[in-house]
Amino acid sequence: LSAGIIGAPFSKGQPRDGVDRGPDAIRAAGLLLKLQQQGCAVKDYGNLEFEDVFEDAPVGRVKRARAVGGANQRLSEAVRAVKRDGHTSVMLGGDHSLAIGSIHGHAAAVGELGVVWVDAHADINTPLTTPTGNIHGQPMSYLLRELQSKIPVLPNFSWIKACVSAKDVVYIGLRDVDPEEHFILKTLGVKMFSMSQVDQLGVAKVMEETCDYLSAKVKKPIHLSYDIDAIDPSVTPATGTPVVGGLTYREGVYITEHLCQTGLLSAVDLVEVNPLRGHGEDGVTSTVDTAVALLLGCFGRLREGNHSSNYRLP
Ligand code: DIR
Ligand code: MN
Ligand code: MN
Ligand code: MN
Repeated sequence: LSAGIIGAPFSKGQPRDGVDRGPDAIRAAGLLLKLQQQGCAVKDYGNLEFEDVFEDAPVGRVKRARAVGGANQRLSEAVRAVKRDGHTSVMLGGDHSLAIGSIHGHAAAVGELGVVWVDAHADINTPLTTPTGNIHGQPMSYLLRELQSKIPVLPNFSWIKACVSAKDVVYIGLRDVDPEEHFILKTLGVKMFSMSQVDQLGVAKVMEETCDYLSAKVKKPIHLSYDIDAIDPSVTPATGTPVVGGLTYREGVYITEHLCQTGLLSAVDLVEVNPLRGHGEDGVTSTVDTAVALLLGCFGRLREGNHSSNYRLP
């Protein structure tokens, strides 16, 4: 198991300052050392640098399309390079618009993917349905083949190739879905486990069904796109759009443990950690530490404990 880490300090898919500080906050909490201590080889690709865009007027409802398109093109190339080097890609966001480049680059490197989208939100608004204009609420719409006839031309978006099929996506943790998004999810028949289904089935059954669903025909590499706001804001308040009634810490970690054990996890996004939100130091620490725990779970950390295969009792 080896992790290739890309920092993506980018915030222009949404309006709040601070989410661009996510990658450094997660690194400062010791992610790399902790991964190494649990036996995972780590290569840090550093933080991406994004070009400033001076003229970025709204296009229809969509805000800052040029900046978001350009940043994601760079990210796509970076993820492709990490996959070419043979690592599991870890993209530290940054806001969730970055899933466009991360998933695009992952698919360009390995082909068809299964996508597990863990989030309070569906992030599937199109440029025409978006109530806010924020692209972090839209990334799925650019990636799904089935929606491309509904996507107008946007500046710096022409490089994007829709690369995911609706049948290869599973949502977990939904509890704040716009009516237009709900229509899209139902019309395309996208598999989803809202918080209601997590309550009804329990997280273990949700994960069993998620993996059975994604691997029913062929076992495809899995892309996990984890929005920290999927977790309850009592645990992870330092995020831009907190929604009450989320996953517990334990449910959140279980998702990563289960996906790791499939052996199919090929890329992970950890996004929307905003160290400038969260009502003070404790809220930020709790949020960042949870993000680290989720990533450690993705790379084999078990709550029962771990030991290396060559360990001998002294
Ligand atoms: C809303 C909020 N559905 C939108 N989305 C958020 O802006 O499209 N996504 N907060 O993370
Ligand atoms: Mn999101
Ligand atoms: Mn969200
Ligand atoms: Mn499974």
